Amino acid sequence: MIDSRTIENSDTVTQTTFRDADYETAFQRDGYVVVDFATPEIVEALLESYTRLNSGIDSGYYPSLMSPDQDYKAAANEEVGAIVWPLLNQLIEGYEPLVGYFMVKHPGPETEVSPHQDWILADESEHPTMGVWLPLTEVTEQVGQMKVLPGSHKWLTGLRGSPGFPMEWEAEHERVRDELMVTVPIQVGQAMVYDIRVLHGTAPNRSQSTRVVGSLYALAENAIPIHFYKSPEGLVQGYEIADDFYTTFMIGDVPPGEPFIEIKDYSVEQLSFDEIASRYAASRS
Ligand SMILES: O=C(O)CCC(=O)C(=O)O
Repeated sequence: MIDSRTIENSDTVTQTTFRDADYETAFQRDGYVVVDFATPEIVEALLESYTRLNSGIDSGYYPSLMSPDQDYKAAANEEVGAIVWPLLNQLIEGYEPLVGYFMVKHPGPETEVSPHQDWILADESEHPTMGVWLPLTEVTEQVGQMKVLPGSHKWLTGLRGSPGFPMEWEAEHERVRDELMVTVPIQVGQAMVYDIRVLHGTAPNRSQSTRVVGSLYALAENAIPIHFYKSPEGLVQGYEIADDFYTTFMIGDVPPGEPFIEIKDYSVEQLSFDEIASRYAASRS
């Protein structure tokens, strides 16, 4: 695609993510965009893959990355990646795929995915890490729609990793969810393409049917994949990780190798609801 940015200087070009200037503007402002993404045939192909690969998990909410079955994770990564990456690559420039997976939500009142930011997957100081969330089955209010705090990718700080990190919004996450976050309706065939720093989450699946989503993470070209781990004693360690990390790692594991950084007694400032609301308002004005 040729647009005005093609002839701008290279510094500017390296700072953009979306090929389309309108998407880029919305993405910079909100941290996500909803786009028409896949044809019915592509959705069908992903659903066929989901059914055939069969995670063996038939209750609750799970991303396929959390399966203990490494062959399943590797197959899901390969098949989702092969279908979703070429579509994402048409929308964003300067990226490469990291890992593909399914996000499955069986019916049940305990299936909320509460507000969160995704783990840090690479240095985010120059380029955001991108996620795509592509519903393969209907996502209605009953099924549990996506909610987002628009613009929060710009002002939330802190490290994110496994098995759990203190987050500056956590004490107030229910009020933030109920009073500030906005619902993002996404039809089958559309996708939310987002900066993984943006605060997001989904309501429980109160319908009778299983919800299936295809997902993929993409890193800026040549970015080094990293993972932050926090020990039960509060020691945070950052690791450079290998290509098979996401298909072999289980939450709770200490990543293999030598850490490139260690931080003792890691903590973050807890923000009050008013502080979060005022930062949110400032980012929208
Ligand atoms: O699939 C869901 O319901 C939530 C997904 C999500 O929050 C994520 O991809 O980080």
